[in-house]
Amino acid sequence: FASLTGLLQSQSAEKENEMVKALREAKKNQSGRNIFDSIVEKQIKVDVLYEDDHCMAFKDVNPQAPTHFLVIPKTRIQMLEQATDEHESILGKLLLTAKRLANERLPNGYRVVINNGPEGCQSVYYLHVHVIGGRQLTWPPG
Ligand code: TR5
Repeated sequence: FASLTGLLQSQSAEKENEMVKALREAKKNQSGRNIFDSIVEKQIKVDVLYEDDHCMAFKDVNPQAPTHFLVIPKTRIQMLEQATDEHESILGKLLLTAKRLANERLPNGYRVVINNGPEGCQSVYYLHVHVIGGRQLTWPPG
């Protein structure tokens, strides 16, 4: 994981190729348990901002802005692509929780992101909503 994080931040072409390889590798292992399962099960301690029966929000370990936290469902969905009609309610809860926590912390605006698949730069195959803010963000994203 640490090496993937380093790769995600690096700029050179060679590093970019390594990054693409690592992201494809992450996708191959998507159906297995991963770090976010352990976080939901409290086997790994994180900085929790909010929790209820359906979802959990915690600070991102590698923040991309002064405020960067993740909102995840307590029931595993590997990626947005795999969400179905039965997940309609939890998808709504994730966004509303993201909005509520962001409202409390980021009065000047923020960005909500779901990375999906290798080209979307998804590295952890457990659905999560990123909330990023606390500085002026730019567009388009890289
Ligand atoms: O690239 P995607 O969209 O899949 O985002 C995964 C996010 O999970 C990244 O922003 C990582 O920094 C974040 N991440 C990864 C781990 C982790 C975490 N955030 C909080 N705590 C974490 N632990 C304990 N372990 C991680 N591997």
